[in-house]
Amino acid sequence: MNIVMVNGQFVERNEAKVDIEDRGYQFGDGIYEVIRVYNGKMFAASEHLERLVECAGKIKLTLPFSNTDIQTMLQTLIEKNALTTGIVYLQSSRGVAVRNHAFPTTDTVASFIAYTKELPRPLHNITNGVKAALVEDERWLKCDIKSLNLLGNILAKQEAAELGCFEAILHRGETVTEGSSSNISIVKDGVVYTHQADKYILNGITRQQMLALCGVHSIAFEEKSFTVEELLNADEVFMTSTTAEVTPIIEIAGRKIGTGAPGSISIKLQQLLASEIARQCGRIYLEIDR
Ligand code: DCS
Repeated sequence: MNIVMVNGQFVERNEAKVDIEDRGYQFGDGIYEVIRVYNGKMFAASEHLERLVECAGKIKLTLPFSNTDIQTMLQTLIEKNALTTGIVYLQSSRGVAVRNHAFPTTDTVASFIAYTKELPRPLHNITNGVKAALVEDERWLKCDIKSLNLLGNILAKQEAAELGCFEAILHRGETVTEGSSSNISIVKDGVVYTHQADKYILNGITRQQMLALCGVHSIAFEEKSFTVEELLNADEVFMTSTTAEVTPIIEIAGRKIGTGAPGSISIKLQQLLASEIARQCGRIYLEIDR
């Protein structure tokens, strides 16, 4: 069964239609979220939906539904598709209107769609780590908005993919910002460093969960940017995202990081995050199979 949600209606995917003048389609004028589903339950749903509301405010978009209604619709969608492990994707655009850069009239209602996708936890990557490329961050200066405009991210990810790498680590000059679809952290002398939440990065929900876990479990951390040189000389590097959880980065631009294997703090954080997921969504594998 493949049921999607379009403007509050549940329809078969092949019956879902988007107008050619939807502003999401024409301009990328909208925002989105990706929420993880474990055991048929959403992880950190309220945090994701709060960020959606914040981003809507930043682009002056009026969401057509309340967060309570969105959460109920998403859970219904998960159940209709019998999803156990995967994601729910949702996006809202500024609606359908005659193409014109300026906002449409206030009676234009924002479009809102959601669908689910099966996606196993990336246990192989979590266990073994991945390679990353270094790519100049040439995106705009509102990276805190989870915008549908992902061209900068796409071009960076493609550059990494062509180099056989899983992720592109972005840097503005000397300063590392984030990944093309993840946040980047380093560990040096037992301290976790990750870029402060400002206009240069998306304040990832997984990043926030990870930092909260550091706080509770006495792992030292600082929300402070670091340089490309500090990145390459770190003891450990890892990426965080909804889909990747805590994935170690063991090689960057052809250079080994630390011992070239996932580090102990990265592993500790994977286990702590898995416990938090289990607390909210029920049992998942706590121990990563090594
Ligand atoms: N930075 C960027 C640019 C991202 O696209 C993402 C997530 C993150 C950081 C991490 O944020 P979360 O921890 O909230 O996921 N990108 C989503 C995406 O496009 N697919 O999966 C996650």
